[in-house]
Amino acid sequence: MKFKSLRFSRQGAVGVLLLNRPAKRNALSDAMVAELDALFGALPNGVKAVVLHGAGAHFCAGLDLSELSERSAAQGVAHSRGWHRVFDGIQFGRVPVVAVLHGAVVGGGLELASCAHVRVAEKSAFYAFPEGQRGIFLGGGGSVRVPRLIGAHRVADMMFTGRVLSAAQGQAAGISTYVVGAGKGLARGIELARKIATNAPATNFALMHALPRIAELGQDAGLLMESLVAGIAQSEPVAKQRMKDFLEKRGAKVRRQP
Ligand code: 1HE
Repeated sequence: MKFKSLRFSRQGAVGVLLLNRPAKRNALSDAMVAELDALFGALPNGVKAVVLHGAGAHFCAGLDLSELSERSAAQGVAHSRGWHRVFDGIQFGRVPVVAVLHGAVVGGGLELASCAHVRVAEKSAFYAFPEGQRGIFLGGGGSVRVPRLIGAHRVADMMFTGRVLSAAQGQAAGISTYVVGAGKGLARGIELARKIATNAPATNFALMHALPRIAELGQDAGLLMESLVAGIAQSEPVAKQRMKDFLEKRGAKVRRQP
């Protein structure tokens, strides 16, 4: 697939997606959001996980402010709903996404990162919602997804005060689940994506589509939904084979990681 602001390549079952507009700090123009939509809507068949990263010194500077024209309220709503549709297509798409974050992960860039299923931050990563200072509000799902990662109180603090979180603070708050050294993010992201790509398809489907919904349910409905998903996953031939492999000493044991 050929894009202007993205570059997509394959490493076997892992697709590597680069936000490739470094001169504008990978700011999300309408055209770039349309390209994300096109890519996630037509991922090549053999791709089982995607790594998303950014070219240049920053992951993403958020909304392309040069396109913030004089929109009416209704046009503003429509623009935001357009981002919602595309970002939902990433979060609830066909394959898990590992985001590799470095430099600025701000505004719409953090909203995009929050659609991923695993986040790896390099030490240079920093997080902010400059919307608070620019007199606007979140529009790319940030008020829904980011509070689920770090709590509404931290999102409010970032927007009220312009607070910028470091990679370490972001990790402690819950944005990333890995922090790695400078230049190490992509390799770690690809390593994680390779592991994810070897999971049983029903497990990855359940983690992407069922888990976040179960987590929003009350206990009673949540437990029932969990049982339904568990029953489906364990009935798949691949699950039966993997359990048999373990019992017959062919499966990997769980080991403490270094
Ligand atoms: C941009 C953008 C952008 C850079 N839209 N053009 N997001 C923000 O408010 C963040 C605004 N950006 C910044 O704070 C900084 O640019 C960065 C911290 C990301 C990077 O700093 P730096 O020193 O590396 O780069 P720079 O010199 O500020 O920018 C380089 C160029 O990128 C420059 O253009 P040039 O033509 O003068 O070279 C910048 O104008 C351009 N650029 N960021 C457009 N965001 C659905 S709602 C979502 C709402 C939001 O996301 S609001 C938050 C927007």
